[in-house]
This record gives sequence, C-alpha cells and structure tokens, in this order.
Amino acid sequence: MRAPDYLALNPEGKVPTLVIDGRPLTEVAAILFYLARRFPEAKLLPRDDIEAEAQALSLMSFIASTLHPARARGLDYAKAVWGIADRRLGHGWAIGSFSIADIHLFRLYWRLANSLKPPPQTFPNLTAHYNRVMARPAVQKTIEIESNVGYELPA
Ligand SMILES: N[C@@H](CCC(=O)N[C@@H](CS)C(=O)NCC(=O)O)C(=O)O
Repeated sequence: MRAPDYLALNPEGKVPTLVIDGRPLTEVAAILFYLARRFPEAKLLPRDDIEAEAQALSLMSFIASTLHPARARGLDYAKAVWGIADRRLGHGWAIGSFSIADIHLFRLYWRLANSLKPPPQTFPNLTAHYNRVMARPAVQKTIEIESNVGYELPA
C-alpha cells in the first residue's frame, strides 16, 4: 500500500480502493454506495425512500468517522462509541431492510468481535446483528475466500 502504483490510486495508502475502468474510488461508504447503485438487483439500498437512504448514509458516516478510528483513541472511547452504535442499531437491520449500512457496520464489528472479543452481552444488539449477518451464505463464502488467501486481523 506504500508502493507508488498504489499511492497513485489512493494517496492515503489505505484500503479499500475500487478501480472502475481505470478510475479509483476510495472510502468504504462510497464503494458500497457505488456497488448498491451499480447492482440494484441486489437490493442493498432502497430506492425512492429519501429518508431511508439518508439514514443509511448517516450511519455509514458515523461508522467511517467515529467507529472506524475509535481504537486509536483508547479502549474507553471505543467502548463508548460502540455502545452508541449498539443502542442506535436496536433489534433489526440498520434501516429496516438489509442494506449497505449493515455491511459496513458488520465489517467493523467483525474486526472488533474477533480481536477484542467483548463478551456477547456487552453489545447485545451488535452481537445479534453479527450472528444474523454471519448466517448469510454470501458472507460465509467471502470469509472462506479471505481465509484461503491468508487474511489476518490487525492486532
Ligand atoms: N476512511 C477510510 C479508512 C480506510 C482505512 O483506515 N483502512 C485501513 C484498513 S481498515 C487501512 O488501510 N489501514 C492501513 C494503514 O493505515 O496503513 C474508509 O472508510 O475507507
């Protein structure tokens, strides 16, 4: 990620970057938005419901700006902001039906769950959400592919 070729695509030297016909698109939230709109048959973002779309963007902005970098601000801060996410999530999917906001949230919580390993009752809604997402065949397939290429969680 520090190689000049990669920095030309993403000057921040971070992942992910999606290259669309040679043009780089960075930031998880933007990539998920692109994929949802590019493949509408996957039904990952409702159409014609401005408020639901805005709620998805709201949660993804919170995830990217607050949850994702939380560990760097210490464990107490991370616990506090993940607690906010847990309460905000409640019992169902992030915006009513399964969407890109659930994918973004799951991916970050998956890292937390498998590195810090908080007891399930610490974030009960996130734990239930994690289990529901993990049960999806596409997620199982992705995890299998990642395991086969030796993906390792950051410490
Ligand atoms: N705001 C970016 C954050 C991207 C980010 O922090 N990626 C991490 C991996 S999850 C990374 O590339 N870390 C390696 C590094 O910082 O060197 C997004 O939401 O896509």
